[in-house]
Amino acid sequence: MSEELVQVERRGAVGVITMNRARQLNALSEELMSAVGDAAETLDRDEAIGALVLTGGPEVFAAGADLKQMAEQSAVDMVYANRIRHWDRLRRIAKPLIAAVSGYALGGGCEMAMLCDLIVASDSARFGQPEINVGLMPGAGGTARLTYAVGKSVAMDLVLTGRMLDAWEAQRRGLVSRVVPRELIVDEAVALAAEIATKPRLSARLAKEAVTRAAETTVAEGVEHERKLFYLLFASEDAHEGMRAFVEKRRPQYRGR
Ligand code: CO8
Repeated sequence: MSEELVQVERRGAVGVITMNRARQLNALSEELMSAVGDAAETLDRDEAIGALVLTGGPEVFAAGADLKQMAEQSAVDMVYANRIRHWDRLRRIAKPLIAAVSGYALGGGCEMAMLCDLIVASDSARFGQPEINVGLMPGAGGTARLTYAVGKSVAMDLVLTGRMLDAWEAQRRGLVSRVVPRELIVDEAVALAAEIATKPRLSARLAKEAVTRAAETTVAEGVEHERKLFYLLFASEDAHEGMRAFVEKRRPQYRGR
């Protein structure tokens, strides 16, 4: 089941996870989310991989949690099903994780993209939290992460009306870091991930952890946490190698230690 729902590809030091349920607009069923989580965790453990890309390819990222699976669920069913754990698995990935979004990224799909470390969008990307139109509201971190990304007023606008942001507005608002042509969405995201994968691995891992903490807590807590991780890097061989190589005017040789 897992192999059919996601494709996993290793392009050099980049692991690419492609959701493969396009006929249902990659609606995030229990099975699809489980397969994405399995793939992400496998790549996270793979020493040959330095960064990950999560995509649905050029057509669609994901049109949200699978409404067909949830339509008849009670609150008690939802508690026991604990579908939210799948989104939490992505949150715990330690390596840099890039969302390559083309087409719809709605509801749980938008929340999935926002859980990634940064979003590269194609010019056909559409972001939104349209749950209100089906009597719901965001449930996988959307109200908090969207508000952090675009500010309260725009987040309210999107969450209360269900309207979508196109790629350019999403970039202007800070939700998206880069916009690329639709047909290049995966290649551009992989190129960016490949660049990140060349960086010293511990720096990337701890810098990701620090930015994530800063995004989810107060400035004071973010700064405090950053300081500890900064000092921790002085215990790494790569930090000394990087600084010495700079002083000695040579290329650094990083070992991920
Ligand atoms: N769930 C299930 N099936 C879906 C979903 C979805 N979210 N979105 C699309 N599909 C299916 C359609 O039912 C259709 O299937 P079929 O051919 O079998 O009828 C197929 O995909 C194609 O969709 P459309 O025919 O509707 O395509 P259109 O191009 O006409 O419309 C839209 C595209 C506008 C994206 C439309 O499909 C749509 O509005 N989809 C629903 C979007 C939505 O409401 N998303 C939010 C869902 S709720 C959610 O995500 C909560 C997240 C909280 C997670 C917490 C975990 C528990």
